[in-house]
Amino acid sequence: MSARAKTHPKIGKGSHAAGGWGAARSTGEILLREHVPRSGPSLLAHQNKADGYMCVSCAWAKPAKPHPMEFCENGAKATAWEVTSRRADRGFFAAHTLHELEEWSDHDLEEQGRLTHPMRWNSANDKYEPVSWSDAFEEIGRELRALAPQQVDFYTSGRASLETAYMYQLFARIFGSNNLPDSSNMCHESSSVALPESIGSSVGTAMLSDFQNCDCIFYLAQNVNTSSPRMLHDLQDAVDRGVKIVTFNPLREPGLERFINPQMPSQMLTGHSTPISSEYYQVRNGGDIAALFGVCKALIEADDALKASGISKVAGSDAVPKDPSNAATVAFAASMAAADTRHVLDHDFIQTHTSGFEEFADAARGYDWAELEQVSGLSREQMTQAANTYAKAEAVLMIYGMGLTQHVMGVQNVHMVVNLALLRGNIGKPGANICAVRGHSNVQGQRTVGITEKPGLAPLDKLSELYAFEPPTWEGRSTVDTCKAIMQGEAKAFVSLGGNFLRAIPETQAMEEAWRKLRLSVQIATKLNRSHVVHGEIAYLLPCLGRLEIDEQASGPQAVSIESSVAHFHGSRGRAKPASNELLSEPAIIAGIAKATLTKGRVPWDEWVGDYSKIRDAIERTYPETFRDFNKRLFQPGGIPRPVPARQRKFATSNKKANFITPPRLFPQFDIDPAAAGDVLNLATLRSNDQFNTTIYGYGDRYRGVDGTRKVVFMNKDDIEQLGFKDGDVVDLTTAIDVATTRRVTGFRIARHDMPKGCCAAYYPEANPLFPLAHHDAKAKTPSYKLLPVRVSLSGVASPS
Ligand SMILES: Nc1nc2c(c(=O)[nH]1)N[C@H]1C(S)=C(S)[C@@H](COP(=O)(O)OP(=O)(O)OC[C@H]3O[C@@H](n4cnc5c(=O)[nH]c(N)nc54)[C@H](O)[C@@H]3O)O[C@H]1N2
Ligand SMILES: Nc1nc2c(c(=O)[nH]1)N[C@H]1C(S)=C(S)[C@@H](COP(=O)(O)OP(=O)(O)OC[C@H]3O[C@@H](n4cnc5c(=O)[nH]c(N)nc54)[C@H](O)[C@@H]3O)O[C@H]1N2
Ligand SMILES: [Mo]
Repeated sequence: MSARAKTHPKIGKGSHAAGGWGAARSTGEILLREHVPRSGPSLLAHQNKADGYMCVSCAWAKPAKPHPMEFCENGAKATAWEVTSRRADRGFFAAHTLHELEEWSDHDLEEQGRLTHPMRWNSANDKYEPVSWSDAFEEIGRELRALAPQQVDFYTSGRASLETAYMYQLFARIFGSNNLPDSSNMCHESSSVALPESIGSSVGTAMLSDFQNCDCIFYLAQNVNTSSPRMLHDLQDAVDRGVKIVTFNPLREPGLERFINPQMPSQMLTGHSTPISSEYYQVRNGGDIAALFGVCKALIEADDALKASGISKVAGSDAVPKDPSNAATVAFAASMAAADTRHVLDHDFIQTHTSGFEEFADAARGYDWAELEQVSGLSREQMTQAANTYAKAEAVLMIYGMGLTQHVMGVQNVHMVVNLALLRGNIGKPGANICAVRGHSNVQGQRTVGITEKPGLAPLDKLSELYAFEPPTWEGRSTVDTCKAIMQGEAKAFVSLGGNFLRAIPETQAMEEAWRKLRLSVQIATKLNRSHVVHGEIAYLLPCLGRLEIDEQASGPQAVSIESSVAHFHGSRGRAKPASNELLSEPAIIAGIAKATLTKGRVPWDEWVGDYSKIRDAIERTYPETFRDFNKRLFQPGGIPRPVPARQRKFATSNKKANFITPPRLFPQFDIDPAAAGDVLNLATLRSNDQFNTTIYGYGDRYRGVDGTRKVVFMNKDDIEQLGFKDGDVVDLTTAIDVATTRRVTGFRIARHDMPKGCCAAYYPEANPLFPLAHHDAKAKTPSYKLLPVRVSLSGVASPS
């Protein structure tokens, strides 16, 4: 696979299995390419171990009994990318103007290596030039003090530790601002809104042990082989125990089909793979509400039929309902009978623990199969088959990712997952839980320690009591609101704790223009990216230590902590030599800016920086139940479980029940001229196997057969033909909604792919200029990155509108 873009890229068949030699080779390649010091491989032996460091790639669970090598191909890439020998040092910045760097690709910018010196942009020569830390803090403080708190936004990407995130939100609040947008706003915010309404928990309820206790997994909208490959071990073990995995995904992702475990010599030598999904449903993107309604309808109507037949305890084949309404229901009820199932639904659970069932059941009964089929792209038989498998299982684990959350109806997608779980009490018992697979390695934890724009979710009274200040009570800005405020000129300063905001957000073009009007941009980062190159009037680039590096402070080397996808806290100790002597840790940088900015609040910033265990004590004082004995338990194998009441069927909703919440419709309504709707496809944006978000390791996607380019649009073969194209044609994509503004990306190559008709897919962030800012979930404001109506036209031949 290529680290560079090629003039003649190859697009062919992808792999049919995840893992295997492809993964092993790719790991070796990046270690070499990044000139990782010889200590690299031994460093990897400490990845995700109780005495080591927590991987900077995904947030997947860290088992109490890890594998000898508890890392995956992508975890190794993320490590190599951080401990690389390459440097974007003074010499590099002296040689390039920012105007010049604006022409560089995402890959080429980051590939320069680690940032080494604090830098300030010099308007006279358009270059970043070295500056002392004290001068940087002093000017940033002065500029921030000159602004009203409402004019400043403090962004967090999901990689910073719990300690850093806690300090950061405290700094923002003492400064007077709740403008704390974060990457989670673009990611699992739909879960953060939907799950509290449904089950009274802001996070998923699943634990690693659920993989050992379930007998079925519903796997929706997550690409395990790329986004959380270590989970494949858990899935493989589950399959070996006979667990059925039922997958809903428009694309046939190899990791959900077959897995060759690179850590099992028997599989590596023989090429023998474990099949993962027992049923694979290629739902249309945006079709999940319809698909899940279909599954629920099949269950509810079979239950109705059994009830109508007077059979309460089903046994034997005479359990076929007397007055069957149709053949499929009969077959289903008969199969329930054969399985000796008492009820299709768990009425005891529904009665005792839930609210809203009748309304939901009526809605499910009310939908026509034809409509559910048309919207989901699945047949009635497929939805009934999924229901059948579901109903035969005693404990079903629900796993989902971005394919559900990044939607105009993202919150309702998550509600539907919970609705299905509630029908058979599949929550809060061993093996039966909700697993929202998080993205960044500490994105969930940052929320736990106060990164939120919503004052109601932060412990304001406690912060006020501990640090003697009046926290602001106004609603702050989430990511989309921050973009709006920047475009309207209301936001004047942007402080970024990691991330690549400009490339991660929608509405790329207008945002880049607006971004240049910021008075101040401050970027705390490890590597150079476009959000640093496009910048404000006063611009700072402040390089920090990464999590893998030894963080030496007054009291000695420090540890930090993170929260995993399954809500366990883990300590992490860096082991690599810092990339440069000039680097400061994230806590030290935040303390430096805070001290130079704040004139109030009683916070022992220096003491905290000298000894991070004191920050953890402060976190424990702020959240005594969640972080009980935090320092003492920091390196506990398997992590510190965070209390999640829904795990014990205690639902902290307003009515103390788990709620069935009925989505108002199956699919969003888009404003598209019906006469011109025929050539519209629904675009989903995807990650390749060679990127971490906007960090582009290379130009390949082994699993989807792409080599040498990222400008690809995956399409169904009938769509390619009907729209008059050929596989390999070079095309432009144009947004088909909100057409008053033309949003277009050019020069994408058509790649025929096994996916439903009416859908297409392209990579993130290359396709981000297509997304209108207002195209998001109404409540969560999560951009609808998995569903956007677009038109395709031959490159240079403009599409109709
Ligand atoms: N190597 C690597 N690991 C990562 C990341 C990375 O970029 N690279 N990013 C991290 C982050 S921040 C996150 S949030 C996660 C993201 O991890 P995922 O949740 O896996 O996100 P995506 O890769 O964007 O796409 C998810 C899947 O959704 C499917 N899909 C798209 N639309 C729909 C739909 O409407 N319905 C259904 N059922 N499926 C759909 C796609 O085909 C794809 O398989 O991964 C994290 N881990
Ligand atoms: N179209 C489309 N857009 C999307 C998505 C999508 O699926 N489709 N996904 C969305 C999602 S789920 C997410 S989470 C966002 C991600 O958005 P962000 O979190 O903003 O972006 P990243 O690409 O993860 O940020 C990469 C940068 O982080 C910096 N960095 C890396 N490590 C560290 C560190 O240890 N400390 C500091 N301070 N900086 C560090 C480096 O400078 C690197 O260039 O993008 C969103 N945007
Ligand atoms: Mo994410």
